[in-house]
Formats: sequence, C-alpha cells, structure tokens
Amino acid sequence: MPLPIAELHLHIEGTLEPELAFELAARNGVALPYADTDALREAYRFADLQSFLDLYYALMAVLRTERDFEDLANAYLARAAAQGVRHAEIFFDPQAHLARGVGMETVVEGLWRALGSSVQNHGVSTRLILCFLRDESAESALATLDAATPYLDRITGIGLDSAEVGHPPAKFREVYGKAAALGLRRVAHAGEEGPPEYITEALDVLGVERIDHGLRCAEDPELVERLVRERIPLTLCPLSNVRLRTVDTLADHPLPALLDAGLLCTVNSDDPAYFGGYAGDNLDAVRDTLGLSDERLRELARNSFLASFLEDDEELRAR
Ligand code: ES4
Ligand code: ZN
Repeated sequence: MPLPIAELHLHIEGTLEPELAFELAARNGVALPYADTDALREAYRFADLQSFLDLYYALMAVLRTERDFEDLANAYLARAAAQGVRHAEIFFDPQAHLARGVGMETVVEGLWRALGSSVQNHGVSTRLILCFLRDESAESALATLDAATPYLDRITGIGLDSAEVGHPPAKFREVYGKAAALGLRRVAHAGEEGPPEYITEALDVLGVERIDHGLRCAEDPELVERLVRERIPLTLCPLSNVRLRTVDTLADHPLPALLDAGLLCTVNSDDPAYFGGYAGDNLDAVRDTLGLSDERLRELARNSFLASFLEDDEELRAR
C-alpha cells in the first residue's frame, strides 16, 4: 500500500500522456508534428523551463472539448489514486486555452465532470486552482479572473506559473488583491528558476500562503529562517527539477537540507507526463536517491495534508 498523500503541485495540462495526446488529436482532427508516441517521447529532453513550456503549450492543441478535459482529468485521477493520492489541488492554465479559442466554460465544466465525482469514482478529493501565465500581461490576468467569475464556486484559489525570470510577482499585485477580496486562496510559483527575492515578493506583495517550488530559497539562509518561522509550505517537485535542469542530479536536490532546516516541505509531481513520474514516483525517487528515512517520508505525507486547503475535519478524513 502506498503512503496516503495530498498532491499540491500538479498542472492538469502536464498530465497529458503521449497516448492520450494522439487519441485526442485523432478525435479532434488535429495534426501533431510527431510520427507516433515514441517520437513524441523523444522530444521530452529539456534544456530549461522554456524549452519544456514550448512543447507543453503546443500539445494543448489537442484539448478542444469538455469531454477532452474530462478525459484528461479522469486519466490523471486514476493514476494518482493508484499511487496513494487521496487529495489533489489541481492547477489549470485558462489563458493558454482562451488564446486558442477554447472558452473558460469548456475548460471548467469539462474538468468538473471528472472532479465533481472524483471522491466516488477515484477516492480522491480535489480542489481547482486557476493559474495566471506570468509571461502574459497583468491586464490579461485581470480579464481572466473576470472570465472565471461565473465559476468561482468551483475554484478554490489562484496561482502564478509559466516563464519566471523577468516576470516578478509584483507584476500581479492587483489581480491577487482582487482575488483575495473574492475569498480565493493564493499560491505562486517562485524560486524555481527565479531568484530568492521572488519568493519574498510573492509573500509580501501577493500574500501567498504557499510557495510552489521555492527551491532557490536554499541560497538565502535568512529567507529559509523566515519560511520556517512563518510555516510557509513549499511544494517541491524533485523529478521536475532534474528534467528542467534546475538541479544537476537528483542526488544534489536540497530537499534533505530544507527538511533538516525545519521547513514544511511537500513532494509533488508538477507535470508528470513530461517529467517521468506521478506523486508516488517522486516520493520513491527521493527515498531511493536521497536516502530519506521512513520517518522523513511520513513527515512529507503529513506535511502534504497540513499544507493543503482542506478544512481540518476533511483533512483528518483524507489521511
Ligand atoms: C510549469 Cl514546471 C513549471 N514551471 C512553471 N510553469 C509551469 N507550467 C506548467 N509547468
Ligand atoms: Zn509547476
């Protein structure tokens, strides 16, 4: 039996496996510039975050209908459940779909067809987190939040993702303020490729409750102290960091040092179809390569529920 865990850093578009990509391409009459799934998998060699994002956005072309989003989410939930995931807080990137003429309604209704029955069908409770693309304008983020207003009963929070360097958190001060006033929870990617200062800015300017990645806090001992003191969770994604070359090898990952420093770390999968593993695979990898003890693994599992947006009573039931 795998350890029960909560997945807190998961881009639903990043769960698109090559087999499903080809199936949806055929269903929707979309041509893919790859001969077959092996050829597509061959393209999964990334030099950095941007080289991954280029393929990630290109493959979204196969996602067109509510049913596509439903199938994508059901495939993820089944895989996650098999690896011990009991609760998943799922990011989606509406701007990437709106730009292709796929509406907010299609995306949210489609995902909800799977998420709305996930407890019954998969034994996984879920939350939806709308992410803004930080390489798009602040105005575009505001328009996206407006477009999401009819669906806020299904959306728990907001996040910030895509190309980090050159797009500091403060660019999104206004939309985070509006989201807070609407009662939305707030997270942001920071310190993945960007500097530790972006982590501080996400906390101070955007008021985020968790930092997605946050890896580069390790470069700033005072920031680590602050994150420990304020119990700010980090949603780390070890296999992602290896594939995007944020760390040289998994053996160099700062997870053990961050745990030793007292940080509330969680282990997550980010874009599992692209990075070689789901949540349980990430935990197995850090156990095997970083030599984490069973006690440390139990701590990571406990942290994942503590850092989740589940209410206390739901949290206890989920773990
Ligand atoms: C992402 Cl790994 C990563 N970083 C930033 N933005 C993203 N969107 C999807 N995956
Ligand atoms: Zn991410």
